[in-house]
Amino acid sequence: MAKGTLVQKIIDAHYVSGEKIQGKPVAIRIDQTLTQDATGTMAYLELEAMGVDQVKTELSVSYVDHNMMQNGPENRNDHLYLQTVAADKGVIFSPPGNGICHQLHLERFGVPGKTLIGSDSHTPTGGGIGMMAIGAGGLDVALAMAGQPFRIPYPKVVGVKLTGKLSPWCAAKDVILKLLSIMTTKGNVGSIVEYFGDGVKTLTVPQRATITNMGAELGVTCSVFPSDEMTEKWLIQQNRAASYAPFAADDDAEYDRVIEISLDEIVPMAACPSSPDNIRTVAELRDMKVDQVLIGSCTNGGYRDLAMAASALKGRRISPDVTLAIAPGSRPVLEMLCRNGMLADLVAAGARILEVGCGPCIGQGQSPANDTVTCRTFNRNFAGRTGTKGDQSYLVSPETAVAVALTGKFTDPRELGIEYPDFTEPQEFWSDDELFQSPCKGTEIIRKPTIGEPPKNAPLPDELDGCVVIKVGDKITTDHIMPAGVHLKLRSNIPAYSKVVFECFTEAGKPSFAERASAIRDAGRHGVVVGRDSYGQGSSREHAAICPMYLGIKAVCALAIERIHRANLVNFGIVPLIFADPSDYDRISEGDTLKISGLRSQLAVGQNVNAELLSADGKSKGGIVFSHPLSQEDIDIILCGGRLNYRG
Ligand code: MIC
Ligand code: SF4
Repeated sequence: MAKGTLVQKIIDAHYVSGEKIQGKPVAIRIDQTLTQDATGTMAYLELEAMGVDQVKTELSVSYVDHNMMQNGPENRNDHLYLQTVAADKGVIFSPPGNGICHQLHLERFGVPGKTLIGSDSHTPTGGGIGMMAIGAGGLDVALAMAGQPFRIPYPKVVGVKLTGKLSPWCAAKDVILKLLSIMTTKGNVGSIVEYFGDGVKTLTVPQRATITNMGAELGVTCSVFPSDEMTEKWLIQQNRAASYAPFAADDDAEYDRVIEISLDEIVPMAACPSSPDNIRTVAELRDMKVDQVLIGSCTNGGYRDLAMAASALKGRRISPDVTLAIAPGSRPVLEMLCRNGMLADLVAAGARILEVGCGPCIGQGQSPANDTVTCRTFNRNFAGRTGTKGDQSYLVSPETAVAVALTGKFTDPRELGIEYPDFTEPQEFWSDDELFQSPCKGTEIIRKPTIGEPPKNAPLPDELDGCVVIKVGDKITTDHIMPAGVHLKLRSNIPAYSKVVFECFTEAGKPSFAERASAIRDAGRHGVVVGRDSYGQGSSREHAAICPMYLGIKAVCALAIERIHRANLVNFGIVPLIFADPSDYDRISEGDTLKISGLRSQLAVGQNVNAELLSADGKSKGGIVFSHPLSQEDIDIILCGGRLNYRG
């Protein structure tokens, strides 16, 4: 087991209960929380449903950054609810236009050595300043705001040893893409990545934050850098020197696995369609025509990245064959670019300037044309996430994005023939904290008609009469289960949002998943979803559990289920079941029935659940044994139909 690691030190300092044995749940105290609007409305509705009067954390911040289009009243209704509920409950409110939660939290609130959970899977960005920052479902964040500890599997610590120094035009993004090529997006549940080695000190906090941000794509619990002189420099730039404290692993720290990456050998990389671990070098993609370039997001929307792009594009024009759009990560970043003239350089080069926020990263605008290539500095390229079916989305560094914007095709930025921009980072960043709104107890909470109630589940039935509503394959992401994009505005309205569950699998002229599942539910039966490996990757959106629950789904059977999604299933009373024999996956077909007698008692007494499989015409197809990854508390929660019914 890992000893003397930074991870172990932060866990020890926040330890509440549990066995410190790899894979066993340990409860840790949470110092800070963050929410964003797309997951936040449910989180605060849940907080209200729990009867919490004031949040109990050291700091909780509610950001509005995802749903900014305001096509129809829903988004603004959400914002008003979030603003007023935050004021009443003791939460700082960051209004729309202020910035993407992760970027802004790193700039204004993150503190080395503290714990943070956020209702967004890229919360681990905070690991860039030495925080243990973890993504979670909204209900878990609401529980943390209520003062409850948060449970993580006691981790396996993967030490990533960085040596050397990045060469010009090679970026932090290329480092995490390299790591994704090694660790992939599968099989890392329960691990935490800790960076160490001489190379660490060559990376600035924004570079480290790019790496910890996209660590989410590895499927690990979080990623952590030590807190050192670079961290201090960042906090001084942010005028927050008092928040600095050094944190590092012991010199003789032992890791469960060590991966070495030489920064000297890093070259420009790209994640190819449609998975962040489908990695090739940019040189291998040379000359492939590109139609669209987008720079921004919580991965690469900071000052350094945009200033680098502005400096490289200054006095040049983008290729007439591409469009280039820039979405700054925070208002301070945008304001600095405005004040120092760099925004003018970007505009003069031909860039389109988008609103500060998530924007196209979550399919809010800028969908690519059919059969064209889009090149983005973002962190996810799951199929269809851009809003275009059959999209070809490549993830690259801002350096590569600039090269592609100038040439209109995949170009290794080192071959541009331009000197790497040599800009000095400002001594102090521009910031105006007055735009954050402080809490004010007694504020009247504004609840417009599009703000629904979080639906509750019934206790788990003892006899499961489960119809397999859908059978899907490997690496099903929560974007597949619960699409965002144009549907994002339905996040506060579960009956409406439920209509698009698994929409990407609906065949023309055939009933949708929602229609099939609700027909089964209305006939008094139960619904079952069958997935394969790494089910529930990606976003933390608990809607990927709430909406299936609303449609009557009682169990999800898979070879492996990702951490946040599994926790969300438990929170909403859906049983996660793991095939004891992976080959049983092949025996199940859509329309089959999975009968489980005495499900409640089977869960309560053992690690295995025995089921009988029947074909659609009622013929027995034999037995299937499932295991389950549940703690006693998880079981108790599921038995009573989810967290909102649980009084543990
Ligand atoms: C994402 O990047 O997928 C999101 C949108 O930020 C999600 C949160 C959501 O679905 O609202 C995430 O990463 O958790
Ligand atoms: Fe927003 Fe994209 Fe970051 Fe998610 S990954 S928080 S949608 S910028």
